[in-house]
Amino acid sequence: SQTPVKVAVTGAAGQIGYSLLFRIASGALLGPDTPVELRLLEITPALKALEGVVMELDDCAFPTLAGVQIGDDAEKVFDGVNHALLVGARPRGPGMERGDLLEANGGIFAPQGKALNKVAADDVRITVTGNPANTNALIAMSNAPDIPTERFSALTRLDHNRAISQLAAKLQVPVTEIRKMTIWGNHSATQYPDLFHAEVSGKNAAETVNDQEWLANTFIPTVAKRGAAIIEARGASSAASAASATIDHARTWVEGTADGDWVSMAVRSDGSYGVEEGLISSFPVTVKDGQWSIVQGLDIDEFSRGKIDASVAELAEERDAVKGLGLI
Ligand code: NAX
Repeated sequence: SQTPVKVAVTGAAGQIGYSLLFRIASGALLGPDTPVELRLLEITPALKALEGVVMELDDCAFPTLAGVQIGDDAEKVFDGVNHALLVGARPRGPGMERGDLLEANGGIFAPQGKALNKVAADDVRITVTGNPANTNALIAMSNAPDIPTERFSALTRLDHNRAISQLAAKLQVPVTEIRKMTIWGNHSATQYPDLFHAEVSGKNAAETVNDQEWLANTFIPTVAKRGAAIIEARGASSAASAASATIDHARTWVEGTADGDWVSMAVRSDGSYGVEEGLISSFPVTVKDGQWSIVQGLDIDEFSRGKIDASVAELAEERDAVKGLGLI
């Protein structure tokens, strides 16, 4: 029988974890023929709740679930892992400044980066969902000098999926008609969902929409502020959709992108499109044989340039802040 693929999930007792673990265990990440072993990391006070989640995983009797280990010690939980889905993060509390938030998350992602560096499998792929996702990924990457930088990524696939869904609804077409969506920059309100390179049924999306007013003043803010709209409606932040996007992201990284399409991933910039090298910024990427590459040669007009630059400037500020705190 096959050796199970080891998938670590941090923040496993949280909201996203409650959806994510069951999807992974059921084969949604690696397919129906690949056994998976879950490695679940939590903080000590959440371990009891996590034990309850593990009881429910047992009760599903998933044929693909080969084992579950839980713990509060990153070096033990990450030992030999092939995928690390870093979901657990410190949310912004009342009265917390952005610097406090970055510092609190540095206290999580610096040690987790070090632990991955020490004990993860040679082929480990790391996806950061916990916010501020791009900068948390930068912190983890900077603390894992022996892991190739291209194995670190942050999640903008939820934004990507939201953008596809909004565009499909506007044009009343199925989501399957939409290709080449791009989210640029930070997973934050400054992100730039780009319709100028997207396609609807093979035609340019911005031209098909033909409504710059809607594009600039409805589409972009709806996608960028969708997280807040979900909190407003549901009384809790998006969880099932975030889990689903985390699966999409990690699965694409393994399986590759479809011909004639790409996805959005926040990855280490090599300077493409004028994005400062070293920042973890969202780009259009294709994936082949488990390796992503940034789509090259897209024309960036003045409108898009301004939006990309604004989001990248925010990433540079976050980078400077965590550098100032000695976290990278
Ligand atoms: P929850 O607060 O429900 O769960 C987070 C869990 O992480 C908690 O159980 C907590 O005990 C655990 N945790 C905290 N510190 C930890 C550590 N050092 N090691 C291991 N576990 C730790 O949050 P949830 O709704 O699940 O969201 C998780 C993260 O995803 C948040 O940072 C959230 O902002 C972020 N999101 C990111 C999205 C994205 O698209 N990138 C969208 C959804 C979500 O907002």
